[in-house]
Amino acid sequence: MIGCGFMGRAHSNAYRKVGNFFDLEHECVLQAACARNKRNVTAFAAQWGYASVETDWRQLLARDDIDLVDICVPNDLHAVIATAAAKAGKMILCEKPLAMNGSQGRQMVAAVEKARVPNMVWYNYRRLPAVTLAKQLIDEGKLGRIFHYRAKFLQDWTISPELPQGGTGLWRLDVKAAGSGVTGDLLAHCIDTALWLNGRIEKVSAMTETFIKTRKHNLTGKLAKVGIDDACAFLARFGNGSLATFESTRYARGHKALYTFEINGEHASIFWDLHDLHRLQYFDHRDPSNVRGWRNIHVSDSDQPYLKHWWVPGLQIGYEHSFVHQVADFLKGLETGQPAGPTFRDALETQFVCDAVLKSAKTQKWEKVAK
Ligand code: SOE
Repeated sequence: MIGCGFMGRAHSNAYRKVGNFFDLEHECVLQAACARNKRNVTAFAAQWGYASVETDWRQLLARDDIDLVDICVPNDLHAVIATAAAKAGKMILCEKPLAMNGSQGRQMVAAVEKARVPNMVWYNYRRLPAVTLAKQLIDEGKLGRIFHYRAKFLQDWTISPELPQGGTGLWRLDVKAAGSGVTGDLLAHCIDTALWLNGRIEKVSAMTETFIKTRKHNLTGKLAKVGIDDACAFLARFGNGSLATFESTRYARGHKALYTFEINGEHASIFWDLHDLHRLQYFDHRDPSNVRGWRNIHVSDSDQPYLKHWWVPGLQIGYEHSFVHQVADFLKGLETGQPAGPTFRDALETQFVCDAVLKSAKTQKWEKVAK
C-alpha cells in the first residue's frame, strides 16, 4: 500500500474483508505500508495490520516479497510509481483518475501491457450492487434504444475562500498535484460509469469555472493562483446516438457527495443516487398502464449483484463494500484469466474524455474524444 490517506483506509479495509466473504484462490497479505512520514505510516500499519513499513516507494518496489502494489497517492505520482512498478513486475491497483492527462495515461498503459502485469483502476462505483444491476438491465436490453444520459456529482466543501490549497488532504485543490479539479476528481467517476453503461463518448462541449482565483498554498505559505476547475458542466454525444449532460461542482451548498445518474431509453428509464446507494429506480413503459410507475428497487436480495456474499435479504450494504467487490473481482480475474475492469486501458478512455472536456472549456468549441 502506497499512501495512507482516506483511500488507503478504504482499500485496506477491502483487503482485510474480502477473504471472509468471497471464496478466492488468492489471499491478500498486508505485507507493507509505505508513506513519506514515518510516524504516520507506522500508525497506519499498526491500525490496519501491515507487517512492515517503508518510507520510500522505490524501496518497496525493490522488495521481492511484494506481488502487488496499490497506488493511493496524489495524481501527479501515479505515472512514475506505476511505470516503475510495472518494470519491477508487480501487479498494480491504481487510484483514480489513472493519470494527470491522456498522454501520461497512454505511457502507463504501454508500461503495464509491456510488462504484462495485471492492473486495474479504482473506479469503485461500478461495483455498488444497484449500479451493477443497472448494467445488467441495460445489457439485457430492458431499456431498448438509449436517448439520454444525465449525470452529476455535487459537493460543497471548497466554498470558503479561507481554505488553503496543497499538501495533505488539500492536494485536490492544487493543480500541480491533481492535474484538474472536479473534472478529474468527480466527473471522472461519472464518465467511467457512463462509458461502462452506455458505451463510447464521441465528442463534448464544456464550460468550467474557478470561483476562488487565489488561495494560500500550504507548502509555501504564500498566496498562489488556483489552477483547478471548481465547477464543470458538459454536453456529450455518445457513439450510440444518445445525448448527455454531465455536471460537477464543489460549490453546491448543501450537497456532500450527490452523485446521480439517469438513463432514458425507448422502453424504460433508470435513476440512481449515491445518497441512497442501495436503491435503483426503474420505470418500465411495458408495465400494464393501471399499475405503471417508478419502481423503487431495494437492492438487497441474494439474486442481485454481489449480495449473496453478504447478509440475509433485506439487509443493505454500503460504500465500503464497493471496494471489497473490486478486490474480489480483481482476484477472480487472476483465477480465470479474464481481467476485471476498469483496467488501465479502460481508464485511459475516461482520461481522454476528461482531456476533451478541459480542452473544450478552453476553446469554447465541441471537441472530439481521442481514441
Ligand atoms: C473528493 O471529495 C472525493 O473524495 C473523491 O476524490 C472520491 O473519488 C469520491 O468518491 C468522493 O469524493
